[in-house]
Amino acid sequence: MKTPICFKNPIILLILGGILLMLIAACGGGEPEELDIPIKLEGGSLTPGTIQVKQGDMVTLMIETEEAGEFHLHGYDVEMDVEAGVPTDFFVLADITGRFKITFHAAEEEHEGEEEHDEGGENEEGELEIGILEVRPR
Ligand SMILES: [Cu+2]
Repeated sequence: MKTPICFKNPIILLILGGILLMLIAACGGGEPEELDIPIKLEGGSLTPGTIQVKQGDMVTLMIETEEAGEFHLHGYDVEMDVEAGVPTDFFVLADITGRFKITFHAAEEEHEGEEEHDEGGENEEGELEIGILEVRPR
């Protein structure tokens, strides 16, 4: 009786070896890419919730939101103002690897009679974690 697949067959070994090489090539980095990634803020969270890119990628987050405010990418510490219903491009050169919080700071409401408090200090209050940017080593 013959076995249906014979691993001693040199042709099958060649094919398997070829597949393995292609997998290694596919996983092993390559050149940095220009990526346009549409993201949407809805109901307090982003879709997709985790944005995955590789180190060196030139990433344009094409933001769509129902609410005006500010997107804040922690770690890179860059911010982008967004308006409700107006698509906004947020460019990030993904040169730092890791997982970074993306938060949303709602537009400040104006309170009558209150003075503006424009201190440069950290304001961790009122920010909402909406998603993650994951930058993997190339
Ligand atoms: Cu923030």
